[in-house]
Amino acid sequence: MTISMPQFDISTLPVMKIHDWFDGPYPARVRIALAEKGLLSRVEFISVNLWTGQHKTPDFLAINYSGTLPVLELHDGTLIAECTAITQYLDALDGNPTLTGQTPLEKGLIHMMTKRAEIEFLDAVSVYFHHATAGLGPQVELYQNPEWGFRMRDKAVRGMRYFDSLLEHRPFVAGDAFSMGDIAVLGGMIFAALVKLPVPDECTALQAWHARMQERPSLREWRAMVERGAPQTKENIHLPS
Ligand code: GTS
Repeated sequence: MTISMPQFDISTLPVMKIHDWFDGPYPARVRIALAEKGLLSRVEFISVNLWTGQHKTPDFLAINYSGTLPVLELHDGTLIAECTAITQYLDALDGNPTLTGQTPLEKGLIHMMTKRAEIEFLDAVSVYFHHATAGLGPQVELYQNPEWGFRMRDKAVRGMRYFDSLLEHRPFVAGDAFSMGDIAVLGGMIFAALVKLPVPDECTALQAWHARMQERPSLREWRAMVERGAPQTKENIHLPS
């Protein structure tokens, strides 16, 4: 039996706002999800400058208690933070969740792999960046613990080896189809590249998967957005020397 879904008319969707930073790895996850879902035209991006600590100001903390990007703002003012939550919302809009799974089994596996990608890889790279490198600079990084940062760097490399072992036996992170799990591992790869943390040479399955992912239109659209940059705020960026 096939269930016919009502045609989703994207033009009726009120414009959403995404508070983010154009080349951030976590923001990339939502931008890739938007591209996968064909929703980029319904979004206005609002730049929050991480390098000046704009995400830690009272104004932004009122938008997201956690002081992190990205945040989705709906037309009625509802705010949704956390990449997984935002992706879940976007994926469900058209009644055809391709990124977060349709069956209970798909949903469970995708949720597990996404969480694992965060804990074992992406979040670990992030801790390494904030604790064992200059991070966002002395004005933003008020507490640093390099030993913890280096431990997390090593954890991230172990995470890469783990995902490599999975991808030896399956085409995508959570199974047979591209999902939010792949996007989370891509976030880890994007952050690892920014902090120059190389993928071990022997992780050939992870590297092959990564190369295949670059061919997806969503990844091309994300790269184009990064190249365009954040012109409205670019003059404010104070990159660490
Ligand atoms: N669990 C959050 C999520 O999934 O959305 C983490 C978000 C996160 O850490 N975002 C980064 C951030 O705000 C953005 S980026 O580094 O990827 O650009 N970092 C700033 C900080 O000070 O931690």
